[in-house]
Amino acid sequence: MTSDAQSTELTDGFHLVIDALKLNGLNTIYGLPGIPITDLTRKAQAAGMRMISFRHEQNAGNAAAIAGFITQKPGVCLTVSAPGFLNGLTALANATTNCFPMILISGSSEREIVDLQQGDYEEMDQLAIAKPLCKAAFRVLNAEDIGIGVARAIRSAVSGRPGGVYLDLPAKLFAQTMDAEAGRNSLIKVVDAAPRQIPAGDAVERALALLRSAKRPLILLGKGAAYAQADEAVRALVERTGIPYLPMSMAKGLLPDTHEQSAAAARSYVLPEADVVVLVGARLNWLLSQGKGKTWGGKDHKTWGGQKFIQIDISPTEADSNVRIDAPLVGDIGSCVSAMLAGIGADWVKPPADWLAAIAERKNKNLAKMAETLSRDPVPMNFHSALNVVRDIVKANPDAMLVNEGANALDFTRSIVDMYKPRKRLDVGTWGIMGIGMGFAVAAAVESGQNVIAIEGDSAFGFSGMEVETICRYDLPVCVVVMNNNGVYKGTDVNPTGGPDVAPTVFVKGARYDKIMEAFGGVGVNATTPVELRKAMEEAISSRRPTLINAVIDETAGTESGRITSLNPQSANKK
Ligand code: ADP
Ligand code: TPW
Ligand code: MG
Repeated sequence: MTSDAQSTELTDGFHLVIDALKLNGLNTIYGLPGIPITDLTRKAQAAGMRMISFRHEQNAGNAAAIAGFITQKPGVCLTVSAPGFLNGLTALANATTNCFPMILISGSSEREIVDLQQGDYEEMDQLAIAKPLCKAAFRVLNAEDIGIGVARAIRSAVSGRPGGVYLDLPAKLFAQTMDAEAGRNSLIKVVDAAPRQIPAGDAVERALALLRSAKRPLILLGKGAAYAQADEAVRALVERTGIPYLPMSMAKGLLPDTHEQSAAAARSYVLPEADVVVLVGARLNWLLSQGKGKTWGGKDHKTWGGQKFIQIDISPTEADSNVRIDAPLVGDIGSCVSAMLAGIGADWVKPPADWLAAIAERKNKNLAKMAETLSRDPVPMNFHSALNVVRDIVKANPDAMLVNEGANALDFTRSIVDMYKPRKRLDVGTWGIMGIGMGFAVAAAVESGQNVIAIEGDSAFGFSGMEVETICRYDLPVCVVVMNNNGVYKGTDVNPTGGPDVAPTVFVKGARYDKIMEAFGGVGVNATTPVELRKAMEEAISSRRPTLINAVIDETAGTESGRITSLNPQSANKK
């Protein structure tokens, strides 16, 4: 019941936005100030929120996105209008593509001027532009609707398949006042924002029947499984069925990569050979060759390999997007995997011994080959000898968060550096996007409080490198290792004309990225040998000081596009 007497206390749009976020446990904002949200950033900090200011909105947006992945709560990014909004939009679209929950809040200019296209300061119809690039988009025009706007944004971001949400807040909204008590009453604390979704019993039976029939079963864990935080259930599914598994990149560590059932080192054997594949929060997109073609034993690049699929996913429309899914299991991973476990009794028959033995044989051979490569100490240092150090450091510090981007710097790190715990590996994701590095690193440090190790290609680092100032400003325990091979993929291309411009993939030779960190008071190290790299990384981890190590890598070491050379169209014309 509201009292008849109006309180004389007033609140305004600024405070209602902050109160609505806080009421829902959203206590950190990643953003960049300016008209019309400068005061919002100040008042958020004054209200006890963590306001992390960046040097470019894309990095703030990437930080918010990965905060969403780590915490299952939407990460909040705050930007100014038009250009700031557009800078944040790439991250919002990327979050949506990756199924990470985030909310991009952007201030916008005056509606009546924008809509008549009369040329306002930073005029842009931001809502219309955001809509096709995110999961949902809302605009709030009146202060009394802020609570609802924030609640809808939260629900949209985290329920069902998570994704990015845009919330448009026009400048006029912030200074609008209303009665404080009415304001408080207008806010909504969202109840059960991401409800469990229980799979249907017959769908579970269908999946189990198919799995029981398998002679060469395989489990594929995707980043949806990592996101779901159903770690014990996923582990139980793997261990109680005895089925070999492959982790997708960001699912590494869901079970330790050293687990005896990991088939990662025999990937190219198990994909074509498996007869029944259980997809757990993984899409059959390009990263899995669309579930068909030679990777899967098909006779050409478009042919189905004959596998039957069980697909566990929260999105009811994911199944059949690339190949037939014989047993779709729609629901949240925790509920689906638990339901399967309930049907997997003590009498479950483990996979045939010859399947497991064939995998073990390939795996051991490949691991031995890898161990031999890693034991070499070439001069100059190459990706393998440098990453052998990173591998040891991560093994000794399994709680550290690992951020990773680049081409060769990405692919080699993924295959060489074992992960031991869930949600520790954060990388370029579904789009293979460059530029996530420092944004992810900042949020990983802020959200987890753990040491962060960022393994960066020298090109990749450039996309967000200015945020080393942010890392120093907030004194975050981030150790950036720039794998410096003088360019994109490698540093050896030449300009075929012999002209003065270098080739498009080549950077300044012998650049000293470590100096960038020193400029802001962090620790910079130039490492030319594994011994120097190891010492610098150990010091970074134990001191927790912002550190950037320029790891000098043989400029001939990389390959074009890393592991995805086949996706790169090349001209047949030699000129
Ligand atoms: P990867 O790149 O690791 O293969 P994808 O991003 O392609 O993973 O797939 C993740 C999948 O996980 C998406 O299809 C998404 O709908 C699904 N997903 C996300 N969260 C959940 C959840 N809590 N329960 C079930 N499925 C989920
Ligand atoms: C937003 C295209 C893919 S990988 C890469 C680029 C530019 C850089 C590779 O060089 P790097 O790694 O980082 O030095 P290495 O170890 O192989 O030398 N723009 C965006 N995203 C992508 N993916 C690209 C361009 C690309
Ligand atoms: Mg490079």
